[in-house]
Amino acid sequence: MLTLYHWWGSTCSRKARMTLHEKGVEWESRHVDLHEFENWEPWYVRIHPKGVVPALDHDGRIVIESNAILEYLDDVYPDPPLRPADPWERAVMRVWLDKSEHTLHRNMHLISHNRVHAHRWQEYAARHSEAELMRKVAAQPDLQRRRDEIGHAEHGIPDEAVAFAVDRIVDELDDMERDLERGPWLTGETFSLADIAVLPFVERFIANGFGEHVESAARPRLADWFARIMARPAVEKAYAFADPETESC
Ligand SMILES: N[C@@H](CCC(=O)N[C@@H](CS)C(=O)NCC(=O)O)C(=O)O
Repeated sequence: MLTLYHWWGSTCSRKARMTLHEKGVEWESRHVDLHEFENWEPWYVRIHPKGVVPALDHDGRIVIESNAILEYLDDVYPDPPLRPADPWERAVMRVWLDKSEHTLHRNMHLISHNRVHAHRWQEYAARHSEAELMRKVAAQPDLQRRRDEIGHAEHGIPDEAVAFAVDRIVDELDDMERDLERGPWLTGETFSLADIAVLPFVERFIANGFGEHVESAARPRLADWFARIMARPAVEKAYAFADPETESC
């Protein structure tokens, strides 16, 4: 039995959903409402000690960290394989998994904060109270995020930091354009976890108004990659998962 704890709009949850759909396995959805900070509730922190989504429950054993979930699913359900057989290509794939977490996710989070997260926090404060919001933020289990997010809530993110985060992502888009010289996918001929791991951040970058960097005039191979990957049935399905409350996605 597979249960995915996830949130409809989360980039890391999309990585896990895409992989599950590529594998064609049955899984149960447990939607965790990030807007209500359900991810910081004690019941969820018992599942994921850092209070973030996604988390995968496989027959009672929990796998956390989206990249670990992706590789775990490929180990348990090897067909179709989502890691290249060639060791060098597999190493390239792992570099992209690392960039997905440490460069793309990290910088996309900074870019989205003022535009998205700050608004959802304000909405929460309006529904409850500012004090209740800060009580929640101060009690979140991940020490690093707690420190960063208290700072973000108090001061926002300076424009220079956001501009640098944009530069860091654009720099990675250049690396994608370069790697796509070798073949249709990031590691070469094989569609892999590398493509799955970076897509949500490229898509989110476009959704935040930076689409010009992914247009064919700027990066033709990347533009073609983006159109092809978004048309994959598993990717369409992962993106079609709607907010159960509002039925929108
Ligand atoms: N390194 C973790 C990061 C997970 C993460 O940051 N998830 C975000 C959503 S993409 C989250 O749960 N945020 C909680 C929040 O915004 O309160 C992974 O890859 O699974």
